[in-house]
Amino acid sequence: MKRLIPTLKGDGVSIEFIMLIRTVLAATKEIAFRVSQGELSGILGSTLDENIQGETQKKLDVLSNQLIKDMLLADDQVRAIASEEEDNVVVGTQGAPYIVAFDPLDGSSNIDINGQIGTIFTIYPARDDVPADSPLQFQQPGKNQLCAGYVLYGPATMLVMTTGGPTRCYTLDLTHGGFLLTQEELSVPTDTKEFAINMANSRFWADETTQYVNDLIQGEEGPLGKRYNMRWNAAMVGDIHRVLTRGGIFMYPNDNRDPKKPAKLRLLYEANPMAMLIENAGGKAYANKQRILDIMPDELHQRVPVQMGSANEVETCISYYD
Ligand code: AFP
Repeated sequence: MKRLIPTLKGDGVSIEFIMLIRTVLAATKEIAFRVSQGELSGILGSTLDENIQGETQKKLDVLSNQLIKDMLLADDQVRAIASEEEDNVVVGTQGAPYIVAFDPLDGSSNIDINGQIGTIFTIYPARDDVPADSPLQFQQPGKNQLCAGYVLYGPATMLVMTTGGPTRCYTLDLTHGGFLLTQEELSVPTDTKEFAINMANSRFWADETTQYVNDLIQGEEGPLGKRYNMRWNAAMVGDIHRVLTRGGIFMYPNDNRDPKKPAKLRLLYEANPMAMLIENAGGKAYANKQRILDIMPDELHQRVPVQMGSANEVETCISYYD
């Protein structure tokens, strides 16, 4: 089985960029080890703090953020980082070529139930026209991403990543501690019968979303002519991994629970990296009518509605929106 570095070299990725990817992955391997120890590693449970999003931080959120942050800031390829758990941009090495954004621990509500969780990351070129500590460093559309990926801490620890070419899947081999290529090229089936959405929010949805989901659950007799099944992991990494593996549509639409926060998912370190992985596997990724990778961000922790996955299902879904 092919290892990560020869695979990346074969894809024409430069040595310096491979070294940066290795830095990110070194931190995720450390997280994977702690996760596999569960209660024994003392990482379960909450802290007394909230992050910039107003969410209570879990111990593993804080630990994962610190591990990734420390390793990236010690890497002289990194000019700045942005994280779900950091209010502002954190400066690395002045003049370095890359900036990195990450969600250190996606799916925090699954930590204490031994469910699927993961780390999502993305790498962009640094901007020379703005200071290293400026949020403008990250005000680039997702199509500028040089690399996008996630590490899923599930029964097996898996890395799904693209450096601009195919979306590839690797599995962490615990015997030698490296990621081995286990699927050369993920391909999202164009049509499916599976959707993922948090139905508990249905009373807060816009009419378009309600109409589409009503049509999904009508079965063979309904306008979509198919009997759909539903899955929801409460961790985007888990849901997107399923979609990348066997197809489906994943949605976190706008809702009116909190007028100040119509959308839940963050553009920079959730929607954009997942959109690149999905598109490079032949799927589609939209925020209602707009292709996610074309969105020019206004702010660091910007939120967007998300509809992504199997191309035909996403096309049908977004046809419901104005
Ligand atoms: P946390 O990492 O804060 O638990 O949030 C996970 C997430 O951002 C995304 O991974 C899930 O798809 C979504 O939130 C789940 O949201 P609900 O809890 O509203 O279903």
